[in-house]
Amino acid sequence: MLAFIGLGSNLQGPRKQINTALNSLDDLSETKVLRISGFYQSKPLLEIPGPDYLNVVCKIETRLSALDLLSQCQQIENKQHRVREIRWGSRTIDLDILVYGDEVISTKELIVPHPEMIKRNFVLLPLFEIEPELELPIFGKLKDLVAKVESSSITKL
Ligand code: A4P
Ligand code: MG
Repeated sequence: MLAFIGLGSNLQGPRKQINTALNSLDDLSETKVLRISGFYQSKPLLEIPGPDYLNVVCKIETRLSALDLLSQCQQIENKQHRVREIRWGSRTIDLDILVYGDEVISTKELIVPHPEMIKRNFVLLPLFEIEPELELPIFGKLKDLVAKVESSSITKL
């Protein structure tokens, strides 16, 4: 299965945190990281105070089920000492499954495609960089989503 993972960090060396998580993803059994976007810098959503975020999107090939992939992502977050405080608060690392093949999943644990991704330039722009022709289940052509999203508040490093 081909899948896309969004990574974000705004604490304790975001660049290092993201690189560590990418290595951990590549080390997962039956999983290979195929492509990695550049780093994108932006302010926290909703003007929540805190350092700027770095975000990256990667493309993976995996034989893990979507739920196993989620639990592996959570283990990577835990390994990097992510402390869950407030929703949307600062974090050392956040891994979100954006897309899992053409599957549509809507359970208590996992919603795919990620419902917030279409509003987030820090997801859409790096995803577009590595897979411009992508067509998303439910949301349609990535191109069209990118055309609609605000992009002046984000910097590609
Ligand atoms: N969950 C459901 N669907 C998914 C999915 N597709 N991928 C569930 C991953 N997890 C998914 O997530 C809460 C629960 O979502 C999980 O238990 C899982 O079962 P979490 O990561 O534990 O909690 P959270 O981080 O507080 O929520 P979430 O939704 O990951 O946070 P957000 O919405 O991603 O917001 N600003 C900038 N500029 N860049 C950022 O990356 N990130 C956030 C985090 C806020 N502001 C940001 C950024
Ligand atoms: Mg998350």
